[in-house]
Amino acid sequence: MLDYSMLYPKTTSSRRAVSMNGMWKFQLDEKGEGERNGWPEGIAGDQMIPVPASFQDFFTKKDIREYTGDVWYETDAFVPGEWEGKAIWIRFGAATHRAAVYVNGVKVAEHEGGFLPFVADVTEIVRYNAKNKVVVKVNNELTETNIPCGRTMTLADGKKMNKPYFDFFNYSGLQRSVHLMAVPKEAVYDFDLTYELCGSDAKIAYSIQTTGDHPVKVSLYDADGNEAAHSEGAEGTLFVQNAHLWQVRNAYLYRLVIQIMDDAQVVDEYEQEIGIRTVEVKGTDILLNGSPVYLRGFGKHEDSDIVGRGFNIGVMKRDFELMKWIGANSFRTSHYPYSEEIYQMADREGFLIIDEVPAVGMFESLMNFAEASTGKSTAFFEKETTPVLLKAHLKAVEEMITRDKNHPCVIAWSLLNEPETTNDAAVPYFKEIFDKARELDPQKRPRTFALIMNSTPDKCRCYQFSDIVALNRYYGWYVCGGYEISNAEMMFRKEMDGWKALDLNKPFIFTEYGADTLGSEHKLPSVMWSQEYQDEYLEMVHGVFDSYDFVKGEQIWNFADFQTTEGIMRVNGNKKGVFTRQRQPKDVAYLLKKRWESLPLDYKG
Ligand code: GCB
Repeated sequence: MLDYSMLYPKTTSSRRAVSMNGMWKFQLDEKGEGERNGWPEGIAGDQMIPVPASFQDFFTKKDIREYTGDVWYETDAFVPGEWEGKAIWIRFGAATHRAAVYVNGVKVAEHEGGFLPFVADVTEIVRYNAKNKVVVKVNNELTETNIPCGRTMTLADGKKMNKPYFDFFNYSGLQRSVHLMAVPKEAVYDFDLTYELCGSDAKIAYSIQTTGDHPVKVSLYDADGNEAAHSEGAEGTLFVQNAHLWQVRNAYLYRLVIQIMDDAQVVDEYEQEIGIRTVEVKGTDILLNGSPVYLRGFGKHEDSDIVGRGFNIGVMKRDFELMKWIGANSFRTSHYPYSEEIYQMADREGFLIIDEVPAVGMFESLMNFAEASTGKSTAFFEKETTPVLLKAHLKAVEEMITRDKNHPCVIAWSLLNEPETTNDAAVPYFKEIFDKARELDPQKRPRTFALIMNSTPDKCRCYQFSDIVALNRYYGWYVCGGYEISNAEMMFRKEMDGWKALDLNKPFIFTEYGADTLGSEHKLPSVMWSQEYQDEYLEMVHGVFDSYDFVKGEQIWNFADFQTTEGIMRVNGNKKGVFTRQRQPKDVAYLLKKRWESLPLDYKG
């Protein structure tokens, strides 16, 4: 069990959560001398930057954008006197990729992994009714022993540089919200929910962990605020009559209120919006509330102008509006768990999420997108350091599932993106990861991973772990693009026939397919990179999807153009977006809208 609570920060009758977002002091530490120079007590300089945000795109110096190493942040936190007696926490939505936190000069937390929250318990350190100095050292170096994978090299001029084994810019810093929290010493720590539908009623089995022994009370309120069910005890069942189900693009949310009681006194209170729904895989179907669903939507990124990977509430809103407009019903959080606010919005809007752990780059290549179809093998899971990587990966799986398990929107876990699967060494590695996810998820949601082009039916040794087989395929782009598209289609169909012949009796979905397209380019007849070609490519791909009954979903790569490292394969970023980075439609958006709006929800069900 994790040694801190993952519950989202909330103010309730017993808790306080105050945002620490805003302008923080900021300093690069090129020589790695921060500690020696006493920065834990206060950093040098007077530069300020916004939190949350990636630090890279504010500045005009390339040395800052490409900076690799430690950066330091500092702010003051005023802790109200009336909070004395409670536990005081500072909660980071994420710090990419690792951080050490100091309060009043004392180290209070360290965390490894850049896309999941952690808490610093500062109860014993803080001064009440006074300002407290909060300093955070964040490091953004990539390694092969943590996820996402890559390496850090040193250039001839002595500067360090990140070399990602993945195709997105290594944005970093304090990219998500920071909260100062006061929580009762006896508190709700975690809870699990499972659902069963019985005719028009529903049973919600719950189990609640607290840090004390006082009795627990649970109440469920409907959307009008009326009590729909209640129960006593840390474990039990809520019986909901005439339950309103959480449906695709038609969400119904109940409010779950958990209270720890000392006679009539509330010791702690936590609440969360939940949705009643079941998810399962049966044969080749993905079932939500027992009915087949065909997924349509995107692989996305948290990526936008200026703030980079920083959580941006306006961009989130625009993205959901565009997804609704185009008729999407789902997305994958490629290639890392997203900000918690995005899941809250998906819960409310009825979008289905395939939640992905940051296990990307598990194929040693700086251009895996180009090398993925060459048959190249890098013996990635046979390194001396593989056990260290596995440990970090398991920890991220645990943090992700603990954080996200109670969101109705989360229908599946994606446990790796495009790993190497063609060597036997991958098999025991996969087994540990997949078993862990099954053990941790009270709802036993389907597990998947995204298969790289090299992972073909005859070569992949790991597809059997997936409850839903997810393919990333680029026939017509990386393989036989342009006028060779008829060969691409032939090869694509040949591979699909190979999967069909295996008769796995599992649903398949496409978690990636796409073609780089410049929003500025039109060409008649088409050439690759023109908007006309993106349309042609999609017509071909859709024909293939529609020919195989076991294909139960399509999530195009990518929702929007996004930033990558510079290089000859990328024109200031990856341009496979259906929308530009500024969130305006390319031509292909209208083609997709037409298709997705016309496909029934239970297409091929
Ligand atoms: C992939 C990767 C994704 C890349 C994409 C591409 O297979 O999973 O991260 O951005 O291909 O466009 O090459």
